[in-house]
Amino acid sequence: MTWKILLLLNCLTVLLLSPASCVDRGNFKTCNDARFCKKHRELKSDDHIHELLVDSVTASSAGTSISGTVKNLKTNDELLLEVYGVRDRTVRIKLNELNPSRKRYEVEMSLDGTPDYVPIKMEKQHGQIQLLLGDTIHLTLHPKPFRIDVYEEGTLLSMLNADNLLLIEPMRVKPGKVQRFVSWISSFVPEVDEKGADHGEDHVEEENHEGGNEVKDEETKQDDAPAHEEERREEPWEETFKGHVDSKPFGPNSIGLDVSFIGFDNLYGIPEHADSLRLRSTKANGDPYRLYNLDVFEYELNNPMALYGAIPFIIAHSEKHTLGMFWNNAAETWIDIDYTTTSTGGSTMFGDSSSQPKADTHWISETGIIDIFLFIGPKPADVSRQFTTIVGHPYLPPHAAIGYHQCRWNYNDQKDVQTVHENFDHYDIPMDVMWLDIEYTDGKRYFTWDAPKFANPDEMIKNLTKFGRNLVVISDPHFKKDDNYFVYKDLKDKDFCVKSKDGGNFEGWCWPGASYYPDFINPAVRDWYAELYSRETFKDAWTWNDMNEPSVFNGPEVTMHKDNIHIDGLEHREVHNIYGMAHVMASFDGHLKRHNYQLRPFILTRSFFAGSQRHAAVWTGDNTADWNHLKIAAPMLLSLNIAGMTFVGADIGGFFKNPDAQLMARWFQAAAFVPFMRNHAHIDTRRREPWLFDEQSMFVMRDAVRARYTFLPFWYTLFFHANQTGAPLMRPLWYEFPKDSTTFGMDDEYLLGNALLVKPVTEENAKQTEVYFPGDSSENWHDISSLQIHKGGTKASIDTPLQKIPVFQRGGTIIPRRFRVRRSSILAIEDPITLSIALNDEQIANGSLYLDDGITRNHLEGDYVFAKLELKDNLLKSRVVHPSKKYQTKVWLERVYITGFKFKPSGVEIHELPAGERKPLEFFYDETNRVLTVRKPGVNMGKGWAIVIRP
Ligand code: NBV
Repeated sequence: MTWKILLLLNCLTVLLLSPASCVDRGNFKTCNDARFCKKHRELKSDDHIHELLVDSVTASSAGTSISGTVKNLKTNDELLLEVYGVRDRTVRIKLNELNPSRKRYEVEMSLDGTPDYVPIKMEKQHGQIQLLLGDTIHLTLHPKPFRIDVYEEGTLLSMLNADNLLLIEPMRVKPGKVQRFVSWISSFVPEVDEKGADHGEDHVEEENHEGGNEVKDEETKQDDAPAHEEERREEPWEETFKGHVDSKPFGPNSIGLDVSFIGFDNLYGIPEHADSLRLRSTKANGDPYRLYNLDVFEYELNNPMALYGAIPFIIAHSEKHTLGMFWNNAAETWIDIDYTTTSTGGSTMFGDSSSQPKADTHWISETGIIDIFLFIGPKPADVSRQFTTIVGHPYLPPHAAIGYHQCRWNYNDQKDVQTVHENFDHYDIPMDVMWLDIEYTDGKRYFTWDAPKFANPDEMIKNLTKFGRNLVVISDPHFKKDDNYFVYKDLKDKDFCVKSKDGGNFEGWCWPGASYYPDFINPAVRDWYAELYSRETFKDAWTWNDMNEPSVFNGPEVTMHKDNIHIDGLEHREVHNIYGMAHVMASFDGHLKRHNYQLRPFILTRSFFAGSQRHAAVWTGDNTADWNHLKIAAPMLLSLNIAGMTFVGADIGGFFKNPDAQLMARWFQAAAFVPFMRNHAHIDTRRREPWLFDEQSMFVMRDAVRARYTFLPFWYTLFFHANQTGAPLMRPLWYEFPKDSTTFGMDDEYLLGNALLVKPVTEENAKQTEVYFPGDSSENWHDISSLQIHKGGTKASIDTPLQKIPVFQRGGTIIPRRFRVRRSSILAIEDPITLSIALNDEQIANGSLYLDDGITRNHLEGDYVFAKLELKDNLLKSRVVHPSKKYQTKVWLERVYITGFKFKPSGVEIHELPAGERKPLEFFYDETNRVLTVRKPGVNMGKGWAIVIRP
């Protein structure tokens, strides 16, 4: 079948399946289809007992790690164990083959530099090894069966290999293959491996898709091999799925380990799945959660199937403690979850007979090494900080990127873009960014323009930028095979393509037809690709990297063959989950370079891995115009947020199908309160700009966008916090109320920072929605529209007419806002601020404000203002804890609005700090609602000041 036919079929599927279609599950593997997953899942506890050879354990000369040998008593395979102390209550544990016949891939791209190792003390006692990290954390290494217990202040928190599911299948080298690849992978294939996979001259064999010949070759050499060897040799090297043969030239070399979290009965994380935030037990029925970046057409909800991105990071949470674990592996990974108790099986390993909850996880990856980071917490915010110290903090986006984005597949031509942009002004709806999908290109050749339709891209971009707006254009990682296309030619001439297993350039089918894919894992390819962004007519556009799982229409599971080859002979299977991240790193770099490292880039990516937050925003891909998809957005975005990927959103309206006005309006409202707000739709859907709906719905959509813009100073401050500490922008309720167990299973409402509680309306025709107000009775939740106050620990039915967005400000917080309506956010960046203050029972509130120019990278040189705000004892103070170096802010304080204020003041005065002249201020007290409004303090927000409220 030619690529054209395939492409046509794909398009037909897109067109025809629409009305009631769903994912074609048969296109994607189940655990049973992935031989390594099935094998690990079927392991029994006594199949592979390992022993740590205590005498082999030594400390490194720097004292920051220990290493030793772990032996599989069934197979005699030897593993290298390494344990490292890492600053800030973090432990790194690695298990690798001691003498691999081929170097196993270790992922570094996910890490934000080398971790900061700290001393870890070792004591050998009673045949066990104790490791001490700081004063409170200790690890016990039990030699036989090998197990690692992790304690904090004497409390057992986690056990590794308690179920003896540890297994690392040794890498082997397929004799026939080596001859073919020797020029490629010479650096990776040592002489002769000890396990008998002799790849010397004598054993050159023909490639055999049935598998077996090469294995026989091993058999002849090991007639009296033990049973496990027999098993190993009997397992075919190759694997076939839907006609695609995976040659597996290095044999099955999967890894697996069980990790239990003791005292925990809630697990979260491991995005991306279209599922509830709290991970469900996968043991009893169904598949484990799968992490394998895939382009899933019309994905289904509430299941553990893989989606576009993968972050192998899990959080265990209980009322007492929060713990995190990062499984740093970029291969296909499956995670089984089970909630049990410590009493099961009458085990004595817990020291006492009392039963406590236990969350068991079983991690299974197709290749690579076991590289675990354990983050000891103890609170959710500690875990976020500890994890993002290792994988990097989210970058600070340009201010415009946090405004409203208008996208569709496609805006047809330059005039279309201009008309849409003008209509936003006509209907008075703020908008920051217009987007162009694949049709803007000359025949899906990225970095070119369809000249007749986009005759003057520079002019088009200028027409936007002069109104403070921006343009994003899509750029996918498949390059059309066409010798007249300069990118393709260069890619080929420079030999920068991903290779297929036979060493030729890998050719896959995607939008442009037959295409080549750059090997982004190669740093030189990233440098080359980065340069493309400096092309004259692309210089001022931001970027959308789509299809970078990578999507390959004619590949297994719509992606690349696992035995494709990257730099240094790496197999695609080893790097699959970081391909998209590497693509984005190159784009980010390209954006930095083209503006001399002066401007902040904006990139949206569909595929991602742990660490992608350093460079890009993510959206949840091709959702559908249906209420259930609106509902799943919150759990999906929360899961990403707690896994460090904070700048996220879901397509407003749903990508496939046509939303009606009500769904569209509710989607706008929900999206106004998530980090990334973009309206986007499939090419075959009806146009859905707000003014194309009835007037009432249009007003609701407009109000939602305007509401978002009033909160942009708060959002921007949250983005700054995330950038400094890794704290999520969107937080599950338990993140701020770790002891409130009612919240542990909730994901239909959430917090923004610590201050706003949001309950999106996701039911059709909902007249009311039930809201739970977290915390104890000392908490007050102020309804931002009705001003009604709700106590923590209660539930209420909130009326939800179409205009209503249920949002509540937490008593005790101060939120900076802006109320002037402008066409784009950057035009408002110097507009004055209103402080919305919601008081708690003690009449106290705290908050902060971050300000900078919104565009440049000067903030990295300290050019920003950061002020801490506090209201206490009737004194509202702003302390500039970070005064700007060069950036002079013009932002001033326009209004202070205090809800829950208990008395009518006799006077209000302002003065600059430390001891400026006091000036009286106008104020108004609304006794019924207990709201105090102070008018025009007028003070510059770059300076410290105080407002005195007199009783
Ligand atoms: O580039 C076209 C689309 C894009 O609009 C969408 O947002 C991506 O998720 N793209 C996928 C490719 C085709 C989807 C059927």
